[in-house]
Amino acid sequence: QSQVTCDSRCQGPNAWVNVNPSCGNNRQSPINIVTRKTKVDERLVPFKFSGYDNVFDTFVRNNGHTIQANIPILATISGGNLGETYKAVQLHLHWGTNGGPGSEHTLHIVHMKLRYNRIEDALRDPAGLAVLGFFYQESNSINKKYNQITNALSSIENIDGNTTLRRVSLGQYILPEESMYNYYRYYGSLTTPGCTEAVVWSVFEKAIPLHREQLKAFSNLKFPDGSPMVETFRPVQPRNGRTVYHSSS
Ligand code: 1SD
Ligand code: ZN
Repeated sequence: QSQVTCDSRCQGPNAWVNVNPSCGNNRQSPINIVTRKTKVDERLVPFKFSGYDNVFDTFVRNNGHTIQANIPILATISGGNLGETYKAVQLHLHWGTNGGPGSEHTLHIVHMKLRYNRIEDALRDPAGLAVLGFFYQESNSINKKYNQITNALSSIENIDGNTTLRRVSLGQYILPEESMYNYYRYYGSLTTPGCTEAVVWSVFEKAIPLHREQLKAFSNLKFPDGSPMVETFRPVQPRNGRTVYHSSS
């Protein structure tokens, strides 16, 4: 029997399709947003945030591919041409290597339609989930609102490590409301297997500032095999003729 040799094409994100055929479908995420090719959509009015300033305690956990915190309170988004109200379920991050320039460092806040109780129900609806995506950019000053989470990383370096975030709010992790009027909209998928095509993506133009040391702290986390947890994002996927829209304000 001939030996199967494996290269980068049969490991990692490119191999997901072998296990999860959906990962090869035609509205996958993320995509490269070419801003000059986006179209204005007047219906992309500002989001309304509710409960985003409510304070809660939650665990932040190293789940082996990112750090994730579940949202234990009711915080919702509406407006933004979403059609209905969605509630925040969890937040997690994706990052490159050592916070270096050119690497995609993003915050994702995953919401599901308020009327669903289970994520499985949302995943059967092509618009069941709404993910808000924010980029980070390196800044010269420390972003104090992120101190608690970036300082917590050293205690959750290993798989399943978790610690409590105390008295935090969703609002502290995003931008001032008027800085969120400009955003991009397209229809896509989860960026991890099963790659379910159930996500309305909203990606904000303005980036959240984080100090280089805060960005670098993420690279001290470890994958389950003990290697540095870096490059935790999926490569961009084919756009397949999808239009990306942007808000007009
Ligand atoms: O990558 C995350 C994945 O970790 C999980 O949180 C999932 C939601 O159940 O969402 C994807 S993503 O599409 O929001 N990146
Ligand atoms: Zn994500």
